[in-house]
Amino acid sequence: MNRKIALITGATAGIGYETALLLAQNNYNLILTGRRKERLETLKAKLESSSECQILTLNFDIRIKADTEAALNSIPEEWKAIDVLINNAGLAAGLAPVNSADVQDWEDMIDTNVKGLLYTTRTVTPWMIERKSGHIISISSIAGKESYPNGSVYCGTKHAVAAISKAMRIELLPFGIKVSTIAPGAVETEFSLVRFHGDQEKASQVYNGFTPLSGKDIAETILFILSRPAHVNIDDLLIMPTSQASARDFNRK
Ligand code: NDP
Ligand code: 8X3
Repeated sequence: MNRKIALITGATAGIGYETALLLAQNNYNLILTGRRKERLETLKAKLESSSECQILTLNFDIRIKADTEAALNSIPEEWKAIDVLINNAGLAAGLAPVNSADVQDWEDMIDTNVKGLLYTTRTVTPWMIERKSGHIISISSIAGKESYPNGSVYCGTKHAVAAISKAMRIELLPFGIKVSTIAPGAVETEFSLVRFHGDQEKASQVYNGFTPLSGKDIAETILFILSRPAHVNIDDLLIMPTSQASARDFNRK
C-alpha cells in the first residue's frame, strides 16, 4: 500500500463521517469504526466505488474494553502500520446539574469520551512506537477549555482529552509521534440529537439563529493539520463559528 493509513473512531456520523470522505480523496486508506454496522458498510461501499481508497470497517462499542481491544487486534498485520489515529468517537448525554443529572449519562460520557479514547490509544500507540512514526489527533471541544452549567461531566471529559493529550505529546516525543487536539465550538451533526436523547426539536434549537460549523469544516481542519510538513505540529487548535465567542456567547439573529 503506498497510501497512508488513518483510523477514524466514530465514522458513522458527523465529524468522523466527513473526515472519512475527505481523507479517502487525499491518499489515505481508512479503518473506520462505530456501532452502527450498516452505516459503516454503506460508507465503505460509497468510498470504494468513488475513490482508490481501501476500507476496513470495525464494528464495536468503544466503551467495552475487551471488544475495543479485540477489534483493533484483529486488524491484518499490513493494516497495523497506522499513520494517523483520529480519536473522534464521543458524545454528550443530557444537559443537567450535578444534583439531578442521570448517572447513566455520566457513565456513558466517561466510558466513551475518556475510557474509549484511552483503550484505543493504548492499543495503537505501541504499533506507532515500533515504526517511530505516527500522528494522533483527538477531538476535544470548547467544553475542554471552559466549563458551563449543566455540562459538568461532558466538560470534564473534554478537559480530560486535553490533559491526556498534553501528557501523551511529551511521552511520545522521543518516537517522533505527533499529538494534536482540535477544540471545536458548535458543529451541527447528530451531537445535539444524541445529547437530547432523540428530541429533534430541542436539538434543532441549539443551532437556531446562527450558522454553526459543519462536520466538513472540522474534516478540512484535520486535513490541514495532517498536511503540515514533518517538522511542524499543530498542538491544539480552537475553531469556532463566527457567531460564537465562548461556550455560552452566541450572536443569534
Ligand atoms: P455525532 O453524534 O454526529 O457522531 C459521533 C460518532 O461517535 C458516531 O460515529 C458514533 O457512532 C460514535 N460513537 C459514539 N458513541 C460510541 C460508542 N460507544 N462506540 C463507538 N462509537 C461511538 O457527533 P460529532 O460528529 O459532532 O462528534 C464527534 C466528536 O466531536 C465527539 O467526540 C464530540 O464530543 C466532539 N465535538 C462535537 C462538537 C459538536 O458541536 N458537534 C463540538 C466539539 C466537539 P455510533 O453511534 O455508530 O457508534
Ligand atoms: C460540543 C460543543 O458547547 O455543546 O463539544 O460543549 S458544546
